[in-house]
Amino acid sequence: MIDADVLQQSNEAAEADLRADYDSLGERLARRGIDIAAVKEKVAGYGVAVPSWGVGTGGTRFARFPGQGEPRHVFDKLDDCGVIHQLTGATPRVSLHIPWDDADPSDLLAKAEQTGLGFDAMNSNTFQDHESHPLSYKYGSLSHTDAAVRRQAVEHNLYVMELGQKIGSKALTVWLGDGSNFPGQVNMTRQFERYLESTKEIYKGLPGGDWRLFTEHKIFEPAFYSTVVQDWGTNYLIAQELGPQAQCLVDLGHHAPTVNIEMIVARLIQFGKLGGFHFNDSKYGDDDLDTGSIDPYRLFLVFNELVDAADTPGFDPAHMLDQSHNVTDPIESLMMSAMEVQRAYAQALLVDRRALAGFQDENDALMASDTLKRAFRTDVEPILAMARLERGAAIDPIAAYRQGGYRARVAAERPQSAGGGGGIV
Ligand code: LRH
Ligand code: MN
Ligand code: MN
Repeated sequence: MIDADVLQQSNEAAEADLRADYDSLGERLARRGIDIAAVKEKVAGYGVAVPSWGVGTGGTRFARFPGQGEPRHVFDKLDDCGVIHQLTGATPRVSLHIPWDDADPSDLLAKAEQTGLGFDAMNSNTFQDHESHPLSYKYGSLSHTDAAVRRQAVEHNLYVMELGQKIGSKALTVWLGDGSNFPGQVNMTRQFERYLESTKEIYKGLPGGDWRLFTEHKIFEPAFYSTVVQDWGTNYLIAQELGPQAQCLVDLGHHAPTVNIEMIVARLIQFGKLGGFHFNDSKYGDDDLDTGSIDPYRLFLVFNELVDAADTPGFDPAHMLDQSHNVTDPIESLMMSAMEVQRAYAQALLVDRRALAGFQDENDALMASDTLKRAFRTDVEPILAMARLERGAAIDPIAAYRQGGYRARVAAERPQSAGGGGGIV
């Protein structure tokens, strides 16, 4: 963790300016009929989960350049996640990936308690071979032509849910690399039938009525010609086939560059099938860039849909980050992203929804668009920073983190990990 004195000094240096900025913003929002304290309350209550795999350095097919003090195992990862939450106050939960984070559930719970964290959705991994799995996933997993491979993949998912149940998780996210690289390589219909059959087995194994199964679509990669769960339409079909506890997970980077993601979000909300998000940003494909780093307006438009639907009964999507960091300190990137997600939420809370509905009814496209822009243009940083200060987090998390020397400290304990070529995970 960051030393309490360092955090306090960092906050003291910035507090007077923050209070002045907050008061000034409060006055300006009051003129628009908005109570700044009410917005701050909602922002303070907001949390986004951190992906355990995000605290390590990622990599590409070409190379991985490890950073200093990379986590050695899930317990180091939880330490790093604890720092992110300490400084931002916005990331109370961690999403684990199995087998990468496999460990004794009581040890996981003890570490979670020590770091002040809980667990969000569990992720299963049948997109790479496991040491303890005799059969290979080279040609697929849940949709494999061989029933024995499918069974092995189903069993893995059942195991992940069992582990999740022991550590207080309430959801399983399934993302697959299954697909094909060449036209004709697979019968796309038969492959999807096999996928559904396997996924129904997983659905039957959900530990309780309060558990949800999230299926995650992705347009391509690692399969480059076809992917079994390639888009939200297929994802919706799966959720419909499986039943009410199955919902769709939207990873923002898993769409073609021009796709209207906020509209996908609206459609899934309308039909009760929005399970959750993997927030990140992208310019070309599954870039896994920091959230809001390329198109913050799109992130805001997604949150505009979420705020619009907030009063829908039973509406409770999971909010998680999913990023890969190659040139930044992962802790800094994840803190930035958590704050960007909060910012988009705060801006969406500022939308004058009554005015917007009026402009929509009157077909006043210009004013409708400007109503959204007006909220988006508002610098809500004082609201976010005040929410952080009031909960004992950092006014400026990046500055406090750099002053705290955490990375150098863990680098002294954690051996330098190997770099080298290839392999994203
Ligand atoms: C696939 C994905 C999925 C995986 C994670 C490591 O691209 O987005 O969520 O579990 O990356
Ligand atoms: Mn994802
Ligand atoms: Mn991805």
